[in-house]
Amino acid sequence: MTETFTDIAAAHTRAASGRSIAASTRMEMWQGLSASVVDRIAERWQATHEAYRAGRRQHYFSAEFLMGRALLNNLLNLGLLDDAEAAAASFGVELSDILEQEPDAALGNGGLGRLAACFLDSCATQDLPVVGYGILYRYGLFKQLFEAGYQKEAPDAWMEEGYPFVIRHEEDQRFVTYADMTVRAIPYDMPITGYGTDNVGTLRLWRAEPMEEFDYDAFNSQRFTDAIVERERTSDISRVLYPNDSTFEGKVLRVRQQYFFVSASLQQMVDNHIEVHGDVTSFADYNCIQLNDTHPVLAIPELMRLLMDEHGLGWEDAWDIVSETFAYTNHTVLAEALEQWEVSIFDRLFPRLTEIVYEIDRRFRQDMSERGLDGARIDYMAPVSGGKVHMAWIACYAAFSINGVAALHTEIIKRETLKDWHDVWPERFNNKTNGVTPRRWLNQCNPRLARLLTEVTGSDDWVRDLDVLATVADAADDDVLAQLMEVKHANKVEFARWIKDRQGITIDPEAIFDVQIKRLHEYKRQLLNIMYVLDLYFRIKDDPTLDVPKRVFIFGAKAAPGYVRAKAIIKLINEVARLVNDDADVAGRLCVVFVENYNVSPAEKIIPAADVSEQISMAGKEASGTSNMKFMMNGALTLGTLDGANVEILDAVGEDNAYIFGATEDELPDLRRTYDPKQATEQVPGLKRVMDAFVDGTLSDDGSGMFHDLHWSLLNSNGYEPADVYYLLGDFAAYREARDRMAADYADQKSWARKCWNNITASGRFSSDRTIRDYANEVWKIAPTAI
Ligand code: GFP
Repeated sequence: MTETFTDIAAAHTRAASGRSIAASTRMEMWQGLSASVVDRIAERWQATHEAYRAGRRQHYFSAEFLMGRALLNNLLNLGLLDDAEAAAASFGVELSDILEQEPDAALGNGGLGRLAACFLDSCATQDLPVVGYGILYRYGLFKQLFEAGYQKEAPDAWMEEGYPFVIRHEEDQRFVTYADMTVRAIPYDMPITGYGTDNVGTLRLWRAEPMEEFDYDAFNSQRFTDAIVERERTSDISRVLYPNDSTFEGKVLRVRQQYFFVSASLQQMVDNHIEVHGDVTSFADYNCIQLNDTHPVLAIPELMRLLMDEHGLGWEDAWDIVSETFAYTNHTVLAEALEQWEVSIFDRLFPRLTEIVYEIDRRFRQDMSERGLDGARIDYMAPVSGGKVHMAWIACYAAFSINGVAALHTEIIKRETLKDWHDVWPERFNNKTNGVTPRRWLNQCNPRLARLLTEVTGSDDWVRDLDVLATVADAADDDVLAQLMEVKHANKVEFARWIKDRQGITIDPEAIFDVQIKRLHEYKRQLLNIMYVLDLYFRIKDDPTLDVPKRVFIFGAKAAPGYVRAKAIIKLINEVARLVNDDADVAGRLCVVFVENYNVSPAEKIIPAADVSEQISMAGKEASGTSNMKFMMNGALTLGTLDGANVEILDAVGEDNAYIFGATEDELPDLRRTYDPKQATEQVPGLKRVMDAFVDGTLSDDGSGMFHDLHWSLLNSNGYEPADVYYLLGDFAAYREARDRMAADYADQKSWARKCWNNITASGRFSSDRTIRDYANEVWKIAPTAI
């Protein structure tokens, strides 16, 4: 008799709880179901490893993988949803209750980490031989709490209760050696299932462990703390994502982390290669490494070291391999992403790598001077200058491919950020506009819309090929549009229930749900958004008869723990929420919701319910953006600037189906020359009153002065930066006009529905399947390999 999924799930649940099913907790049931999924795919996973072993492979190196929850995603990919529902029913619980137990694997910060996760999904779905490599952080991105409107951070112990989706492979451990210590790197593999394929991809996450559990002698002589010092020092390496690097010690830890995972991954790759192909000389024929931003750039000198010191190659041969192996993705034009580390950190951690980096530097300088570059320019571009190692410059020098993540962003890096490299090697530069996986971001998070799309297109082919939706762009009759609005409404009702349960806020599903969810950063301009809300609030207070549609303004954002001004903006949004939500005069008309502890799984609830997608960064600053794509796929209309991928979204949907406002990237330099924020404050309707509210006691920062600082920074230069660096006051009037117009347009539900449909059906090019195909064909040169 063959065992059913329910039998297997019951067995795993009992194994997890050590009790009967009736006495098992829902968390244990989640463990049981998850283990059953792994059980189901084990054979195929191994078959996939074997199928990929001998051919050309791609390796994706990233400090972040923002995976979110795994169980539902896997159930849908594997066609096991009905089985899981049956299993849950036999346990006497709802599957949804079990699914809600799962912690988010938040091993990332924002767009960059989520992109990596979408990419793995697309690689698996398209049978591409790609492995992701990163760190198994014990604590993911911090848990955000609001206390009196302030962000507080708490550790996110996401796998403390056990996590069946990572499998420890002790047998595949490597040693990573620093000048002051050697540690064990233990790989934990996460299966990456695809939709409609048997292939199972892999994300390999390394965890740092001590060579010895603890110092037995020290413990025996009652020096208990001494006994575990080494152990804790080792555990620090994979303890948290982005440890605070405001001190030297913090920087050392970051660099240690970076070296840790690239060294372990490279050792394993080189060993595998030799095992299959005999020696290292053909390494670059079979291996390509994509560096996701500068965090893994140490892989370049480390591969040099391995090839020379461990495998006997000379510099030239090693460099030939290295320069055919690496490709580099730049994700931002902000200086903060171009990592530089003091040479002294390298000296302290790995003197041999310092030597190699200096030799790379020497050869680079020579090469450039032979090409006729002047001294100042060479010095600027050099891998080592001013006592610092410039990670991005090493990447640009060694990589055969350098790409930006949206058309506009790639143009900007060619023209400005990486101009000098583009002058020397224009052929290395290419664009790969980001994408998002339609499995998680449509099929999984929005089952109602998924059903409608399957019905209208006649099959679920769109889940694997989102371009299929374009074939029904004109097929929406009144009936389909009515169904679309019903879907949206049902999603809004569901979100309203969710937020009520979670944060006790009551919102009206009849209102326009207007959403901005992303990392908190000044350039993303959450502050501009809340300033509009304040302005609208004052307008209604002035004239209660004002005819404005009901609105719910939804925010979700974490601020980096050390980013003081971002935290002030969070406090400000929470204070505006209090002001607006507590005021009977606007009750039922305006509401502000700040979703606490925003993460992947809240996004899955918010996006399907959104009507408006706020993409309002100052033009030229958002490299791409990816939430804009998720919203579009789910039938929300973009209210945005001509920035990042918004430009391409506009191109895909046309002007009638998006609301674009504000200064463009090429207009800004001229505008700035004459820009006077003080004058804007006086002249732009509504602005003065909003600005005053920061400082006149309307909003309280509890005497901390943080709102004064925000106010001050909008009006005054600090000597380094101009006043209002991100041009909020400059764009305010245009934003207000576009947002008002959009809200007014909402009243015509039929025409609104058509715009939503046009967005959904035009979203094909924003599937990460398209992005990954482009990388695979143009950069990685790998082919699908089905098992
Ligand atoms: C960064 C950039 C975004 C871009 C992603 C992925 O994300 O514009 O879409 O990387 O390339 F800023 P965040 O860290 O800002 O979320």
